[in-house]
Amino acid sequence: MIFNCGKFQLDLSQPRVMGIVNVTPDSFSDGGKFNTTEKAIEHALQLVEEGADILDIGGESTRPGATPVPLDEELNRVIPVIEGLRHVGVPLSIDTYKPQVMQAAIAAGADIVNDVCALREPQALEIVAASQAGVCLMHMQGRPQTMQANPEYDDVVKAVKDFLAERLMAAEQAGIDRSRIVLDPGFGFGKRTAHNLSLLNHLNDIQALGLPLLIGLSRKSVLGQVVGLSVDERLHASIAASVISVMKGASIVRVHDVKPTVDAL
Ligand code: 7PM
Repeated sequence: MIFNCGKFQLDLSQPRVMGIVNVTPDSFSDGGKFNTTEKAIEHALQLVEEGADILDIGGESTRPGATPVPLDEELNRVIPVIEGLRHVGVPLSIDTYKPQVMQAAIAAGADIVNDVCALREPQALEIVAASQAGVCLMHMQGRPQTMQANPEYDDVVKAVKDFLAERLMAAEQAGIDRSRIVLDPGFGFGKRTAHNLSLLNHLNDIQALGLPLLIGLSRKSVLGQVVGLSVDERLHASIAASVISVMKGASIVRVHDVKPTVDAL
């Protein structure tokens, strides 16, 4: 299958690795923008050297439980990084649910919109439809601030599949061709450990929707539950999770640790 995304046509007959680029000021910085931009670009270049096929650039507005980042601040973080990376040779993904950030990021050179809200914000469908960008439609139950409080499902696999089918239909009706869309069950987004494991075991049910799957399990708490380790000790579980995901049909894995993932795949 081919994933049409912006300037690229990504061949998904082999698994692809999406490297995570967080654009967040570190606690030592004075809040100066230059340092944050430079560090993110440097990290991104390192990930490309390690074999990343896609870079996912985020200003941290979508992290579960994270304090929301104001629009202006998110733009100030991600746009200079996209501008600095637009000629690196791999597709750039913008991790945001905010339509204004999508629009500015696409104008700055982003090829993919990675939206944990699956284009449900007003104008999001229209902005992506008016571009050539690819899009990742992800499932999330609830909203980032509260979604892990008490996630409940009758049948988590059916709920995720039905939601993604509905968002796929909305995207196509807005004029986004299927060849521009990938789907993501949204591990950890309003899901308990049992829900996450059930989704991983039944990934083929989601795959039956007929579109490529993107999976993000890197360092997530479900892996911590399985191996009983803290977030900085989850490298090996994360690599295993990427390999399992691909063996179960995933086309793209979204990871922090690119080199070991590429080697393992
Ligand atoms: C804390 C918990 C911090 C979780 C950050 C996270 C996904 C995503 C994220 C995913 C897609 C992380 C997550 N996860 N986008 N953004 N799929 N498409 O591990 O699973 O970075 S945020």
